[in-house]
Amino acid sequence: MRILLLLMILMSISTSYANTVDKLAEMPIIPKPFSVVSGNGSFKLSDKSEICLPTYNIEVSKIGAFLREKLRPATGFMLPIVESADKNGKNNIYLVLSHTNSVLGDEGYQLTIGPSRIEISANKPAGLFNGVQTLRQLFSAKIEASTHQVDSWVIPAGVIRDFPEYSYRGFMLDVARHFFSVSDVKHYIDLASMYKLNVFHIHLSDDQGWRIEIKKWPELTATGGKSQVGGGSAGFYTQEQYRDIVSYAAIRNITVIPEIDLPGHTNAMLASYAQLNCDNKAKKLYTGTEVGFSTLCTSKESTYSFIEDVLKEISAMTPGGYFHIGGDESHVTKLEDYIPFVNRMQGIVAKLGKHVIGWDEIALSDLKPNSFVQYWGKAENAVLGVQKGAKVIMSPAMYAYLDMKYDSLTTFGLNWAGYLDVQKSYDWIPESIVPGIKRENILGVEAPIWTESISTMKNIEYMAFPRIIGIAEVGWCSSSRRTWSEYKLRLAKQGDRLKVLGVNYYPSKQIAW
Ligand code: TNX
Repeated sequence: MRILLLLMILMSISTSYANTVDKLAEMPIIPKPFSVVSGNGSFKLSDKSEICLPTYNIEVSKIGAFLREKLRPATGFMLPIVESADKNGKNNIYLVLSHTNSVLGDEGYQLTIGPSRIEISANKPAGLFNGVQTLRQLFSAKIEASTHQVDSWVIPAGVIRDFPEYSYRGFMLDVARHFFSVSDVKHYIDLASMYKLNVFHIHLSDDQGWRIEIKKWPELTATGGKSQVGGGSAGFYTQEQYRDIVSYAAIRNITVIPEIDLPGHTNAMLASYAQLNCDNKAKKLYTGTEVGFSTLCTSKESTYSFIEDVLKEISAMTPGGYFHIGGDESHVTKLEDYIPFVNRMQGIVAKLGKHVIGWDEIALSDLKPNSFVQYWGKAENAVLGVQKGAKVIMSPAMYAYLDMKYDSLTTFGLNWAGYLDVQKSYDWIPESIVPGIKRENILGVEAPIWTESISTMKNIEYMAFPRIIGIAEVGWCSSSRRTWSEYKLRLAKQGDRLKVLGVNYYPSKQIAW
């Protein structure tokens, strides 16, 4: 009789647990993992849990520290990081480099959740990081709180195997039209990394402002750093701050790609140094929003050595393998000047040991092998790039530009590429939108946000979220495994998480938040 009673109590405890935790395969993870198999039981994080690094290396230890810091505020647990396999430990989280699973590639991971342990294994630290980001999404939304929360911190057992479709999953921030502080930039990087985006393209120069300290040419920031759209106090990053952003991103598996937009979009440079102008007269600083009116003087040899100095200093601070040279909307550069200019830029960047990325117009030049074309506006340029042997980064403005208004009621943003609602920004297939650009021609996807009309991080959040989450999934999950009707249910569940994080997301009516 007593045994029966005990059994009944035990059963009621276990079913109440089962009620509070979904099956692993039902968890609304974004981006959608490659495979999820539910197991039996659940894992409970406690103040006795440890983060164990049996295959210690410095990068793995940074990931362990990242995980600990993300779990700490809400749980109140200061999980010890143990640089070995703690065999006796229970309810520990193991981060294991294994180098044995070729399917997982450089960024994939296996996340195994059992009742008494969690193991994330991967070939590379990047995979462990991605596994950690998935793990965060398995806890209740409260895990993202910055203050202590009451919760059981239980997650369902099972196995997730996951790896990305595209190796390049980017997001771009225009810090030139409006300047954003280092802490704003870090905040945006941190949010984007939750959805496994892995490239941060930072648009550092434009007509309205120059944002990166160049030691050899200090007027670029002393003059060009002072303006932005609408006037007001602008700014720039010191080299130290830029390096800080690069390493902050690196811990989050994000490569920084700097862009210096050339030869157009250069008014801030032309205002800083008179010699960059063909008539040797410095331009006035510009605070409007027109595009396409400026050009460097391409016929002067000194222009090229100046640019080389600039690209050299930035490259030296940038460990990633790419340099973005812009190249868009150079409407006042004659084509016969534009083509040799872009050709020479490719030579300079190659000498600095980087690959060139440029907006789709650079396809008009003689593309070097390993130059990349970023499709934004003209499909025929992108196709030309492919014909010349380049791979393409897909940022079609009508699907991926986060500065496009959601609809006619959005109070900032632009609409030259049309309105971009949440469904439209998700429901496109990179490999089938441009005839002539196939899967094998595509390096990946990128979601840019231009800031002519956006001046605060809260408004960046409003435009980016939730669309950036969808584009992250477009890059991660092959098109055959995703549908809008299923995605929108998972996205609805991200709402609580975004709320807890304090993200000012757009509460689109297309989503049942
Ligand atoms: C086009 S996209 C531009 C930018 C603008 C943007 C606004 C591209 C390569 N050039 O200069 O900021 O549209 O949406």
